Amino acid sequence: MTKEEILNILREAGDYVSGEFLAEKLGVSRAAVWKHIHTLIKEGYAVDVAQGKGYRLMSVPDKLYPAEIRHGLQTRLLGRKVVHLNVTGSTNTVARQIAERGVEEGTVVLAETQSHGKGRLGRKWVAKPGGLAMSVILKPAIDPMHASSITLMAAVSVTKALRGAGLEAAIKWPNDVLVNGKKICGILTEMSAETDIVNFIILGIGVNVNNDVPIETATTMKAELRRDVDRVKFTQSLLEMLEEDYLTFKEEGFTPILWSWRRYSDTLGRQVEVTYQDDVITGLAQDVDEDGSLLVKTQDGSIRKIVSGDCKHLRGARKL
Ligand code: BT5
Repeated sequence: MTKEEILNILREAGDYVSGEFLAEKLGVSRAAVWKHIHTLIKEGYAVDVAQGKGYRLMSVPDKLYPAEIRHGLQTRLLGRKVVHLNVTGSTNTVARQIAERGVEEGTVVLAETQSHGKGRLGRKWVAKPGGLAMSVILKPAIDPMHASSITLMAAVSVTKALRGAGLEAAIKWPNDVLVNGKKICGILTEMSAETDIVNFIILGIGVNVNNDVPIETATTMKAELRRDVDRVKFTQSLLEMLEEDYLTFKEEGFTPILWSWRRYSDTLGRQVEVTYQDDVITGLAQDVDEDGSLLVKTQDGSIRKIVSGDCKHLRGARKL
């Protein structure tokens, strides 16, 4: 932690701090201080080293480093422990490995890029540099049957964080967040469970921030706001929203989350086409029920309950 402490002292000083002062304050040698400074420089921090004056932090790199995420983060549970990787296959896979070894709830895994980002049903999530690829380890005391509540909850938190950043985000059932009808975020919830208990849940969230996107139907925060977004600040605000919603979920259950979901939904009131395995259901998206299933009113007036699937908002449909 000494490296992080040095960084935070330099950050707060905003001026030169002598090696001697740092060494004394942290109870390490001046050589050790220099070693940490050297590592910081290697990580992309610009530190001015001046004879007789010491070290001054000039700029921080555009990376989702644990020290950056934790600095000023207003949470008690999520993000107290952060694992950062420059490149990995999938943050969900890394988070699962960590969780299997037994780790505290709220641990966060972040990657700058993913080579094998996962979507649902074996699909791919493309995560280029400049985006946000994050997995959060949660251990809710819920029935495995209710794990999809966590996906819906996360969609609410992402929507709130995006709205906080000035975007008119809305949720597409079950796991997408859209801005101007384009996908800006995808959520993939994976679980380790026994018959009636959840061991842990890996909540994977991909947000297009300043990155390039692979398809026409996708958008990014940068494209919508026409400026670069501070990824550290956005990640912190997302973790804060997630924690608020997760604590509500734990204390009061899914109902209050569901009300927020309905408020932020772009799906309800629309004509939709939902594909589930070989079944295609077309109709009016009427509501989402207590287990996160979509209720679709078909042409013959019957209500179909859809537990999971792919939902298409039909062109020309009018939101009620
Ligand atoms: C999802 O699946 O949308 C879930 C995506 C979850 C990604 C996060 S990133 C952190 C964590 N680690 C992982 O490995 N995954 C999670 P699905 O609903 O199946 O949508 C996948 C589809 O979204 C693809 O088939 C593409 O059409 C589209 N897509 C892929 N990359 C995209 C991107 N960057 N932006 C928008 N759409 C994308």
